[in-house]
Amino acid sequence: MKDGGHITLTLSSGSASASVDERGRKSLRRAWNQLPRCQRNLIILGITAFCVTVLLCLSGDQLLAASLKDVDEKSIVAPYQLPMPNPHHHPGVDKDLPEVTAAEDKGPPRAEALKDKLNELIAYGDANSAENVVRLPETVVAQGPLQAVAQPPPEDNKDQDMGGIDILNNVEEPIIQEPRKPLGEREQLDEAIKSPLNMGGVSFKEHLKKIQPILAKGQHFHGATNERQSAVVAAFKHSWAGYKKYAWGHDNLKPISQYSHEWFGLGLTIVDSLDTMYIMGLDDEFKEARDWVENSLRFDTKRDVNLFEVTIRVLGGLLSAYHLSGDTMFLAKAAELGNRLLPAFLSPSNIPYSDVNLGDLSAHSPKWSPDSSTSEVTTIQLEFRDLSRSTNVSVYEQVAHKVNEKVHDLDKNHGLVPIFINANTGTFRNYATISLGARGDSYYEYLLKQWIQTGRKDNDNLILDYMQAIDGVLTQLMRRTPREHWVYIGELINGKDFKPKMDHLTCYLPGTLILGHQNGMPDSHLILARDLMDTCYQTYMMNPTHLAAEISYFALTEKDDQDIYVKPNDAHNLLRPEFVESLYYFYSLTGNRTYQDMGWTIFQAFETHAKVNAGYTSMGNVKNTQNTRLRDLMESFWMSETLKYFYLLFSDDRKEIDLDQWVFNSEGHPLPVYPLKT
Ligand code: DMJ
Repeated sequence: MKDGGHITLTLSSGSASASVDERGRKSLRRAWNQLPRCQRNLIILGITAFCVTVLLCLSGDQLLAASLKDVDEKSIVAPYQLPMPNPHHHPGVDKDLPEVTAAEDKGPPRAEALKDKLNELIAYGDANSAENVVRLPETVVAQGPLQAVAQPPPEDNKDQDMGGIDILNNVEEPIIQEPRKPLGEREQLDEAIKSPLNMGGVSFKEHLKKIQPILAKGQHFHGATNERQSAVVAAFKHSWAGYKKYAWGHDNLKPISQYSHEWFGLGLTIVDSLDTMYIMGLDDEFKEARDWVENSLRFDTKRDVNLFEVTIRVLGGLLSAYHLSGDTMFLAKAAELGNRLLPAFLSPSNIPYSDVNLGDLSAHSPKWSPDSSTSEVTTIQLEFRDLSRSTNVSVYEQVAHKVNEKVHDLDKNHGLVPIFINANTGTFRNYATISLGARGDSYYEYLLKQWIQTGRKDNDNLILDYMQAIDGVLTQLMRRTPREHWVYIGELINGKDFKPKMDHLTCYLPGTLILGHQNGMPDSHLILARDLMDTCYQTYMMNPTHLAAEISYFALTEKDDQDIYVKPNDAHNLLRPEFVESLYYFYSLTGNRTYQDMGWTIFQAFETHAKVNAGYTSMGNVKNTQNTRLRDLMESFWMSETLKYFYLLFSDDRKEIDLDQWVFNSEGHPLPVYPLKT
């Protein structure tokens, strides 16, 4: 009810006391009005002075606390939008503006945002405020500035035990780190080997807190968008179901006998498949694989493993899963594995031993030879460098780069390398074969890819060695068949005698060559790439199964019956990826859909001849559709490489993975390209 501009509340109970208050207020007002005006002014002045004094006595912190409390309690509706991690952001393009997804668009409530902002300032360091910097140990700081802009980790990763980082805890309990004396390279190596569960002298968990600003943000993939991609996803699911049912936790599936196959005891198929599942958008499968890695993948078993295989499949698989998902559990696992692989580098020559015992942390040459394979010791650098850049601990990159330097200094045959190298003497084996197939292949691949990974430095030894090597390929190893002029890459037996034999493994080369051409290599590389693509495709199409044999031979003269032929013992197919990989590079870099059609023909051939009830299998004979002699093994690279490259080849978006921003390791695991270090 309105009364002379005032609102009077009438309460049913307690109305008597309300009228007493009313009377008191009226007499107070009357007394105030009877005072002379100057007296009233003096009283007002006195009250104002008292209030100002009280306010000045309160500390800044109390005021801030009061204002935050105020914000909390009033629960302000309008959100304060902070920059959020961009799921589409590709590494190396830090100037990208963040995109905001529908989920992120809601934004945190303002109070949360203010707290986050404060935490961000404190945790990530304000350049002008010494108190606000979370200090890195000197060994870490010495390696150079942190490379990425600080971003909170993805929401669902925050609570993970190994890597979940609670920014609030970070603020409330700052780590007071005694400044450490910078360790020398050898000391870092010894320390990592002595304490494989530590990093830079502290637990992974502590270390992850320190490298918060450079942690991966994670990427978003939308899943299959057309029938061909869906068919590949179905093939993946079929393979996964068989593996899960008959070989879960073991290295490989034997899909005919429906049993498991053990090699290193590291669940190879699971780790190798992680990033493929992530890219395909198979969230449930990715989650079960992720949980297995967290809870069951152990590296402390006393068992010899091959440094190269474990590096490209397991270390590469974990690192790629980390970069794509942003889940730091994978990085912590990768770091432990990296530490346990380090004993391989304790050789007199800096060329690593081929075998490492992850449990007792020892290393040695293979049992059958004093030598390591050249491709093996030169195909670990992408992964070890990425581990260093991801953890901000330099030792991994250092030991792996020393191999580059050592091999660079060795004499070569027109840039071509023998396929064996001795870890004790650091020299190539005299008169060893030169080949771009088994034991030689990825030496050439990693020269180019490392150069791309490190920001394409002018006149870098990696790219100079690569260019010299491809010149050597063109002048020493490349030939044409006499009638149909198929281009192929032969081998030099004893380092000198030409043999017209080409492994299917060599069919990775067209993809690498076109990638190099895209990055400034001469047109001669592109022409070789195109011609070799035709030949590799022919090694599939010439067989009635439309699948390629492991090894093909080529006619030297017109006396040979066929231009391309396969010997009975070489007619097997192990579900290898190399040609599909090259098709993918050609499609991704040119946009020409012909390569998709070629790939589709091959995919259908795998469907027809390699698919069995429990998965897909290798076979002994691609030359007879009625007698393929199924072999009973599904290698992990079927799911890490062959199916991944098929899937990306059939993508409507040829840059679903942008080759300017990502570099695939030799097992098909994408790793980020880093900016050039200045
Ligand atoms: C894979 O493990 C890798 O691609 C390696 O570089 C060569 N061999 C297989 C696939 O054929």
